[in-house]
Amino acid sequence: MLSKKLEKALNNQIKIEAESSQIYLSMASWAEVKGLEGIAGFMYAQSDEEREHMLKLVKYVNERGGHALVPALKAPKSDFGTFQSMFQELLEHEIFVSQSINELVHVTLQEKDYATHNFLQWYVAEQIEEEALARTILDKINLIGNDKGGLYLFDRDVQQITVDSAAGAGPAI
Ligand code: OFO
Repeated sequence: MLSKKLEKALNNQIKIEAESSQIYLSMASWAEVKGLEGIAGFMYAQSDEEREHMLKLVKYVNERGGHALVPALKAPKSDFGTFQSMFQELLEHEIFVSQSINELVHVTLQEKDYATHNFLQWYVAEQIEEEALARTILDKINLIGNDKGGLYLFDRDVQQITVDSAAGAGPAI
C-alpha cells in the first residue's frame, strides 16, 4: 500500500509525463507544418513514449492501492522558433524530468517503500538514455549549422536516431 505522501508524489509525476507528451506532440505538429517530416515523426514517437511512461505510472499507483488521477493540463506553446531551439528545449525538458524522478526516488527512501524504489529504477535508466539522445541530436545539429543540405539529411535521418544509437550501439547519422 502506498503512503499518501508517495501517492501524491507519483500523481505529480503522472502529470509531468502527461505534460511531456503534450509538449512533444506540439513540437511534432509545429515541425510537420514547417515541412520537417522526419523531425515531426521523431517528435510524434517521443510523444507516444511519454504517454507510455504516464500509463505505466497510472497502472502502478492503482495496483498498489492508490488512485491515479488524470490531471488537467495547460496547453503547451505552439511555436518553437527554430528546430535548433526546439531540440534545445527538448534537452532542457528532459533534464527537468530527470530531476523530478530523482526527487521521487528520494521520497521512496523517506517512506521506506522499496518496491516503489525498485519500480522507479526503470525511469532513472530511461532518463539517462533520453538525455543522452537529446545531447547526441544537439551535437549533430551543431555540426550542420546553417547548411540547408545538412538540414535535409538531418530531417531525413533523425528518425533513425534511437536511444541505442545515442549509447553508441546503433546507426548514427
Ligand atoms: Fe522523457 O520523460 Fe518520461 O520519463
